[in-house]
Amino acid sequence: MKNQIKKYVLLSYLALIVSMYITGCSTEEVSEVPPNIIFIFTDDHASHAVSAYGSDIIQTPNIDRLANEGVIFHNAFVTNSICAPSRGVLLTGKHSHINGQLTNAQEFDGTQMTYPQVLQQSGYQTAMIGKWHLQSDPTGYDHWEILPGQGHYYNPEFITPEGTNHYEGYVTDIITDKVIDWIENNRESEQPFMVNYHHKAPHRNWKPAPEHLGMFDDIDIPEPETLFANWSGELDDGQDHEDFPPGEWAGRTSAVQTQEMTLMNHFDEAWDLKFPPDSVQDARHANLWSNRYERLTDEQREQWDAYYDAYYEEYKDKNLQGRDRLSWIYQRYIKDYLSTIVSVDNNLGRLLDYLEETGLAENTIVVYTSDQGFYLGDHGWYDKRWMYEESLHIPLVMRWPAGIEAGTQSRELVQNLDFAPTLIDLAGEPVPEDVQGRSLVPLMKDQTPDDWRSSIYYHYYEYPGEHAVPRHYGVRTDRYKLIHYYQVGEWELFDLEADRGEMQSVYDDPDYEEVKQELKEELDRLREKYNVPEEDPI
Ligand code: SGN
Ligand code: CA
Repeated sequence: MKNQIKKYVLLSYLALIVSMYITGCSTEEVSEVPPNIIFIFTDDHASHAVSAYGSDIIQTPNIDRLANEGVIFHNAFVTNSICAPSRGVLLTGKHSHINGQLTNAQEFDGTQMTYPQVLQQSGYQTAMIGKWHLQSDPTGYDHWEILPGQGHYYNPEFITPEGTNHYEGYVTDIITDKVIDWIENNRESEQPFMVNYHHKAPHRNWKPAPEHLGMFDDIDIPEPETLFANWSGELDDGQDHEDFPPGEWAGRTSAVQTQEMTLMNHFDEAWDLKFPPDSVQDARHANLWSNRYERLTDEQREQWDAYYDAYYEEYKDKNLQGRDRLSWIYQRYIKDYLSTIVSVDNNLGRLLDYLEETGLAENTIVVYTSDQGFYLGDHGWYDKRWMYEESLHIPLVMRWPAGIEAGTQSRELVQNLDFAPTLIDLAGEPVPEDVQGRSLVPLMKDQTPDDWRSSIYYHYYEYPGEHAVPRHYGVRTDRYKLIHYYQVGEWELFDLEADRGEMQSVYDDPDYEEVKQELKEELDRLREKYNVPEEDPI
């Protein structure tokens, strides 16, 4: 049956190509031939670490190249800012409560409709290479090679249907090699291809490639405005302060006090700062440290020792306290994080060059995005999960010379919910009716439908869980954001125009009464539209 469908699709393409040849075709008509699709998904790459989005802390020339030669979406968001749920949404185009992947702890039900299955049935060759993180085996792929769980930066293993293979080298390079190899082996075929090119980077614990260790050492990376916003601990006077400085703290949910994701208090010296064994203070650290170290070759280990030990010495010598200590930790954190992105961007450059050289570039759509955003010291944090901008927002750029005009920009509210329908639409297939997202194809062509959404729905479920972020749901419009922390019975309302950093909720401000009521109605409408159950399914 599948082969018959493939044959039919191939014959249709051939007929289309022949008819274009006879009638003399324009570039627009060429784009009617379903494009090859390379879907690049990084893990935790915040858009404020992409220069196309105006980042002042890193240059990402190859991601920018996609943006300049294609489309950049300025308002792209997730529905649930955590890894496996985001992947469930990508595959299905449905919210977490519908696709069943509410948290990282569950196993994905791969028997439900996913877009790779639709593409495979429509005649695409499909592959999934890199981080998968959904526990069940991938479905809808002709080829898959996935990292076990979170995977490893150095000398990683890949699981395949035939068994597990081990490789020496750096994961971002290896994933790219595999993607290019797979395309190369298939490019003579008449079927279009779709590959999920899914990186581990820049996920915690941010291990740079050996050649990038120290690449930011000579500069001070600018600190985010809100680095000290959730300040707790020792202030410059050397005294412990349990409270927060007034003004910086007022008007936020009580849950920000109990989260566990501050650079100040929750960053792990062994795991995150890569301090050496003699700094290890308890068994958990020792365990983390040895697990990590065992993977390195002797040469890699020497490079690591030379690099990180010097920082440990500096840390001890300086004996930093209070804000100075936090500033120091921030520099260590952000430099490792950014270094892993340099590798992602370089490898993207390698892939783009390959597409040019092989003539594949014209009718291949390359999508670059991430499973969620991330805190880069914003609010004093690392990690994600909250509905605040830094982790809600994702980078989203696409290049497709045959189908997207260079320099296109979209400011519409889009979500990862829209990926599956977009990719199905690109393949020329009808989008199943129960899909909750919408195709972005008209937006790519700068033709926004009149009834495009004016608000988005968000829902995070992983509590209790790592980093202690409570469950919450909310609505965001182009200007406002209303969040309900339903476990603790609290609300927040932010006016993003007046308070981009979301430091002061105006939920109780009488001036915002009308806005608040409108947003509550909108929230109810969205919960009904998306069939959100009253009680959480878990
Ligand atoms: C790991 C990290 C967490 C992170 C989760 C989820 N801890 O557990 O900091 O929030 O992954 O990330 S670590 O000690 O293992 O680094 S996700 O992107 O996979 O959802
Ligand atoms: Ca992630």
